[in-house]
This record gives sequence, structure tokens and C-alpha cells, in this order.
Amino acid sequence: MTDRNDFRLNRRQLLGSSVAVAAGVGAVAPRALLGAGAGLAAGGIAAPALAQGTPGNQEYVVHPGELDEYYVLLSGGHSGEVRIMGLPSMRELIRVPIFNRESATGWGLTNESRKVLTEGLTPETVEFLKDKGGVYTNGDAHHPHPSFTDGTYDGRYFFINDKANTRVARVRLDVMKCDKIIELPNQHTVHGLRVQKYPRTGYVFANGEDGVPLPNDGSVLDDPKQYFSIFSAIDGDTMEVAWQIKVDGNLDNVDADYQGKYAFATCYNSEGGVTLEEMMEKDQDWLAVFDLKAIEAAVKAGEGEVRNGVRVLDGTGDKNRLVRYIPVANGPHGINTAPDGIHIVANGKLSPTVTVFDVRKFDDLFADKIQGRDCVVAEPELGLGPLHTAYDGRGNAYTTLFIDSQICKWNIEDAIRAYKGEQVDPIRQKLDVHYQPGHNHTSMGQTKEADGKWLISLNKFSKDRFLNVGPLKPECDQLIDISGDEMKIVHDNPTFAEPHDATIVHASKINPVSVWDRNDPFFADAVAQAKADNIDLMVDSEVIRDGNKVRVYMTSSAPIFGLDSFTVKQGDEVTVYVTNIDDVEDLTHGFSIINYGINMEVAPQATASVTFKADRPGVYWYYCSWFCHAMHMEMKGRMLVEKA
Ligand code: RUQ
Ligand code: CUA
Repeated sequence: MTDRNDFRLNRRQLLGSSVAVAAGVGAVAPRALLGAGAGLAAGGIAAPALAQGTPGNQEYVVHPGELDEYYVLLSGGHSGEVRIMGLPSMRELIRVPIFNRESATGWGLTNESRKVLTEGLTPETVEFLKDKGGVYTNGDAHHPHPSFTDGTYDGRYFFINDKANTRVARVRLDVMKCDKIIELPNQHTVHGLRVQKYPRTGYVFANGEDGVPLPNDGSVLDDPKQYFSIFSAIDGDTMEVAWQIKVDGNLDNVDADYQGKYAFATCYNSEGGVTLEEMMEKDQDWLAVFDLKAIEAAVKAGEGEVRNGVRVLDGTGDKNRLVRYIPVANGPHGINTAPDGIHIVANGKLSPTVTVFDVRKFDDLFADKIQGRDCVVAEPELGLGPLHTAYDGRGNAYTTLFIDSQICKWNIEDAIRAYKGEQVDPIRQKLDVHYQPGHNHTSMGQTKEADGKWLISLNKFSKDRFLNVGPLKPECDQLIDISGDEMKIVHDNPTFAEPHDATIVHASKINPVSVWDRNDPFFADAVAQAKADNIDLMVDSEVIRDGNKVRVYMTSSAPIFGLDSFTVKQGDEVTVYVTNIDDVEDLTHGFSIINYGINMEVAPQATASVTFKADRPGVYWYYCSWFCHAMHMEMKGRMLVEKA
């Protein structure tokens, strides 16, 4: 019997009577699990009648003038951005544009942001985007995860994936700006993303979800047997792909241990199907476990092949030295490492169960001393549609139940005892949330410093929770007090497409600056160009002509630009460099040219630049777009474009 076939739980059990029992409901049709519409209809029934909307145990109102205790990094899903929120107030503090183009800051328009958006693309993508403005304008930002040192956040960066265009971005937490984006070669989408927790980040793990031919150049099309999914490890310091490894099945979510030895990913579609029916054929899928040291040794030994500059190893097949596949019920989704550093939980999605593994057993698994399922220490039935699990650091886990529209609180030790045959019920409480939760997160819960104070449930539907705004509704993030024995919802927060995932970071871990350092690498290209042009950006405002290229340098200081006009010729390629010489906290200027589609942010002590073709002759006023002074309206000037 092969390692991965030692699992016996048939679909009827999963979808049939045991489901109804587990969920504590009498009449959920098995169809409800699979039919989206039916799933919604079934949502929220049979919740134990527990207090909701009642005051929690902790103060959750942040009064005017007070600061929040936590930052929340919320991925904006298909909006392509990240929002930074305060918790417990749930106030949105700022938005960080990443994969999207953004009007206020000029992200995607300024030279500084375009460098970030383009320098990490593959040559094929650069070619593809040549006639399309040079940058992707969409992205699907799923999983924001801050860098770690020794099992907790170190305040340097967070990383996030773009499911839409197979990219990974890094955001600097000191200035809250994205400074690197890379496209992963050989890979088709990146879904799950998590980082190495120990000794530090280190690796950023990125799951390739869909299988495609390698190379994907049209020579192989409708032959799924030749499709591969890829797992990538990126060096978080250099933002280069360290290695890739081919795997069986579609990778969904990923996490890593607290020992720095293993990463593990949920895997669905072990069938290798390309239609829903084919993907659902078998009763089981896998948890894929990656042995990091063995992989590093294989890379060092030059195993596998180099494709598009990256070493690609083979992690397919049974008893692979680098990757082991542990059977779990069909279609697992989230994978979450507990703060105890021992337990990891794969969330069933199509099964009402979650599967708990003991990471200490993985050594024996790779040494072939035990079988994959021997690493499982519990498998409690929680309810319908378990997607993600969070932890409070007191031994409890909180699992979102998508179809039941609930959070299930359960105890890990009790689940282990029940798995051994003891008569204990690990479930502590089920709480209705509104509605259909995806991810959930506890304060510091993805670190060794989980503090068990707050839980947010990111719900995919809001339906009747807010004033009606038409057919497209906001989604709903709910704040839940978990400090006591009972979970209590204390706040509903509407969010626009979409609060996909989040990380709750104690405010003491992040220390952003208020004013840019003039030596910051973010605008180093502008500084270098100015130096070559003999310009002191902090002092000079001048126009330099260089053939049909024109470089316009100007300072900005409330309420004037260094130039009240400049003249160029129709057809010139114009670059405007604006330097904010105000050394004052919160004194941001903007630069917008009317009818030229130009706008950008210039924060205190920053230089921002934009390049465009002056192809419209005439008088074009430019103005400061960020309110900066009583005479902000007067902070303007004219660009005079001479007719060719
Ligand atoms: S996955 S709703 Cu893209 Cu984060 Cu689980
Ligand atoms: Cu400067 Cu408004």
C-alpha cells in the first residue's frame, strides 16, 4: 500500500449523515456542501443561542484622539491593494497600492512605482505588456504576511501574492510602500503565501495553484498529463526566486513550522482534473510537506534543471525525498501552524473535519519510519465548510465554517484525546458570523506571541448587515472579543472588494517614519539623475533640455512650487521631478497636470517623478493636489507646450 492510499474516508461519510451530526443540524442536504446557492441558504442555521452584539470583556471603543493597540494588514483581494486598519477601532488608516494603479498617489504612473511594477517581470511579460501601457493594471492581493525573526514579527516588511498575474510583492513597513515586485517564472498563479518563521524570513513560500505545461508556449495544450504545479521559495532579502519544485496536484494554502525545517501546503485536485467533475472524483487529497534542508542540498548538488534562471526540482511521486504527500479528505483549504510550535491544522473545506498534524513527526516520515497518516494526531468534526483556523495561545483554535456561517471554537488537546478514543467533545462554542466567513485572524495569532484578545472574521457576504448600496454589497469584517470563555461579536465593519486575508500585528512591532530620508533607495534614480545634471534637488528648480528629452526639476514648499511655469515643445519627452523640501510631519504635496492625466504624491522630504510625452500644445496648469496650506489653491503653475 502506498503512503498516500492509506486513507479511508468515503465521500458519503463526508457529505452525508456525519455532516449533519457534526454541524448539529438536522437537515442540511449533502448537496449544500457542493452547491454554492444551497450553501448560502443553509448558512447560519442551528447556531447555539449565544450572546451577540453584547458588550465584550475588553474595551473596544477607541475614543477620538486615542490610538489603536494593533495594526491590521488587510489584503484587498481583487482591488490589488492592502489596507492598513487599526484594531480594535476597525478604522481604516491608509491604503497601500501594490498591484493596482492608484489615482491619489500616482502608483503605476510615477517612475518610482513603475520601476517597482516592471523590473521584476519576465521578458515574455514585458513583451506582452509593451502595447498595453507597460504595467498590469489589475492584481488579486491575497495573503499579507510580515517578516519574522525568531518566531515573531520583526517590523521590516510584509509580503503578498498576486493570484491574478503570478507575482509576489514586498512592502516596506517603515514607509508603507511596496519596494519590490517579482513575477514567478514557470508558475501559473500564486495562491498560498506564507513566510519562514525561524530563524528569520528568509524564505517566502509561494504556491503555484494551477497546472500548466512547462514551457507554456503553445506547444502543449489540451493534454493535462503534461501540466505541472510549482512550489516556489523566494529569498525575502533579495526578492529572487531561490528554488522551485514541481508537485502533484494543485497547491492551495501554505504555512511553515517554528523550527525552520518544513513548509507544508494543502493540495487539492490530486486527480489532475481540469473540470469540476474531474477535480472531485477522489475522496482524498493531500498535505504536501517540503523538507527545506533536503531541498537546499538538492539545489546545491545541482539536481533538477534550470528553467528561466531558476533551479526547478522534481517533487512528484510517492516517497519523494524532498516532498511527502499526506492523505487528507478531498479539497483541503487553509493550513495554519499553531503558536505552540507543534500542531498544524489543515481545514477540510469539503469535509466537515479539520486534520491536526504534529510537526515533530515529520522527521520520521521522511526517514520512512512512519506513514503519512501517522503524523495525524486529531481530526475533529467541526461543521460545514471549514476554511481557516486561528489560535489564542491558550490551546484553543477558531475555525471558520463557510457554509454554516459560523466560527467554531475548539480545544486542541481535547481533539487529540477524542482522536485517541476518549469521550470528550473538543468543541467549546459556535458563534454565528455574518455571513460566510473565509479567513479569520487572532491578535498576534500567527506568531509565537499569540495573545488571545481579539479575533476578526472576514466574511464574504454582508447581505442585510448594512444600508443597501445596490446589487454590489460590501463585505463584512466582524470584530470578536475572545478574551473570555465566550466569543462575543462587538463590531461590524463593511469593507469593499475584498478583505481577503489579514494579519493582526501589535503596534509595538511596527515603527513607520514620518518624513523620508533623503538617501532612501525608493527615489535613488531621481537623485542620481539630478546629480548627473548638476542639480541640488533640495534647492534648485530648473529645466534641462537633452535633445527632445526635457527634465524639469522643481522644489515644492507650501504653498509654492520652485517653478511657476516651464516651457517645452510639442513631442518632447518630459520628466518632472518634484522634491518636497518641507521637513514637516504630514505635509504632503501633490503634483497634477490638468488634461495630461498626471497626478502624484510627494510626501515630506521625498522626490517623485513622472515621465510623459508633451503631445498636446497649449497652456496646461499644474497644481498641488494634496491640501497643504491656506493657499493650497494658489499652489500652481503653467506648463507651456509650444506647437511643433
Ligand atoms: S484563500 S478564503 Cu486565497 Cu486566502 Cu481562503
Ligand atoms: Cu502643496 Cu497643496
